[in-house]
Amino acid sequence: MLRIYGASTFNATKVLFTAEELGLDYEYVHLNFAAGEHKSEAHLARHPLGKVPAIEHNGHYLYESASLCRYLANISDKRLYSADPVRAAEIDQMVDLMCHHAGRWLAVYFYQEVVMKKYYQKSPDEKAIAEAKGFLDQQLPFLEKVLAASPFLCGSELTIADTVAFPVFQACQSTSVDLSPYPSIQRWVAALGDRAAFKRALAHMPA
Ligand SMILES: N[C@@H](CCC(=O)N[C@@H](CS)C(=O)NCC(=O)O)C(=O)O
Repeated sequence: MLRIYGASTFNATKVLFTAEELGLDYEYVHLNFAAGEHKSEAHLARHPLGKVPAIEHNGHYLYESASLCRYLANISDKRLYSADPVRAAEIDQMVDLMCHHAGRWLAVYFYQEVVMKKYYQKSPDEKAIAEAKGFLDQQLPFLEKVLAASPFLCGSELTIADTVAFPVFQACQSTSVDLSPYPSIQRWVAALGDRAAFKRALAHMPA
């Protein structure tokens, strides 16, 4: 039995998107942040920091979105991943690059321009945005080169690098992140957003 605990956030979307691409049978449990369900005793047993996403699989609780995506691929005959250590390491390095670099800076835009405004009625911290822009101006040209050479982040096949990376790009479509200098990233964003599995993942989540 696989249960995915989430909320309307891009980190939870990564796990749902991966589960949908893998065709896994799962139950989705949507936590109500406004009601504090993510800080309840029951959820703190699943995630020690009271965050989403988390999963429950055959009696085990696990958390951290990228680790969860890798786990789901591992229990699915390594589809979207690889049994070959070198190929797996190539996928892992792209997952980590997205989590610790490009994805991290994109998330700053989302937090400053969407979350601060919507939930805290505050205007964005321009210094934080400028810092994020400085890093993205160095990192997005690299991703543009990767995606100009192949349809997906790790070659000709969709992998967990794409399912981990894409939801944050999708969320940033409602921010001032400018992808116009990057036609191959734009092509990849459009193609992934069009996938039936991604649409099914989003359909779980209230806006
Ligand atoms: N690195 C974690 C981040 C998890 C995280 O920060 N989740 C946010 C939503 S995107 C959350 O649950 N926030 C509620 C809180 O911290 O109280 C992951 O990728 O799973």
